[in-house]
Amino acid sequence: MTIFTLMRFLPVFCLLLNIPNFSLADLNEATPRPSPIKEKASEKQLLPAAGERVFGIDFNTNSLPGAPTQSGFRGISGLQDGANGTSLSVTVNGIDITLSKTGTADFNFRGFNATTDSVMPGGPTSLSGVVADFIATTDGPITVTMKGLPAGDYLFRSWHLEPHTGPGLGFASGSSSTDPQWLAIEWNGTTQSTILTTALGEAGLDRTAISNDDIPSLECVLLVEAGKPVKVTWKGFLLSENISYVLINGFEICETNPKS
Ligand SMILES: [Ca+2]
Repeated sequence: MTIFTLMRFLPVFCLLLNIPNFSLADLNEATPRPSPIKEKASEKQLLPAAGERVFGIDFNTNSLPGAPTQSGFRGISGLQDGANGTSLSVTVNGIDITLSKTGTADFNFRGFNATTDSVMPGGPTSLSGVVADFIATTDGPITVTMKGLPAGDYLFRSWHLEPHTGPGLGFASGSSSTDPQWLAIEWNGTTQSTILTTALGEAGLDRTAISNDDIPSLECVLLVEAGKPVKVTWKGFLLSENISYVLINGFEICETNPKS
């Protein structure tokens, strides 16, 4: 078995053995991660610096009062528990972006302006508009397909914070009330990064003033070939259940620095 085959099937082995999953950074370091905070830090050490943003997507609930769209991002809006379909498309800066899911349930949108026990976080974060709301599913992965990116290396980053302030974790917990759920991103058939999701409430961060480091994020480098679409898939899983919740506040594609 090659190291690449091992890396591809490692999450499945971990699930079968009921042990925590490992990231690429953990594999490289050959040490288990003691906490998602350390894991996140170690992953960032392997990534290039972000250069200019090619585009950013901010998922919004469209309930009143109006949804906050992060400055410099394109908003994609939908209804809480509404008929949002299973495919959403937008074109930004000449890049065709399509969100799709294999589960039959419609996309769901949640956030502070549609739920009385959710808030828009404040404090020293530059991402309040992004993490105020999110797109979600309860029945499986979400895939984004991007067409039109010029060939090169890009930094992909997505954010996963539930703005819920109630006693549970909301979508950050799957079907449990308080156990945080793992999220992973896959590209090119391989798990690139994993993270534990959390919420603003007591079972999570337990505060509404946050910094960017408080926001669970997934990052990886995408190697884009000319004329070929790029697909990234978010998968959620709990170690003890065969269920997949996914919540995504937004994501961005940045050039790497130096640009390749
Ligand atoms: Ca937003």
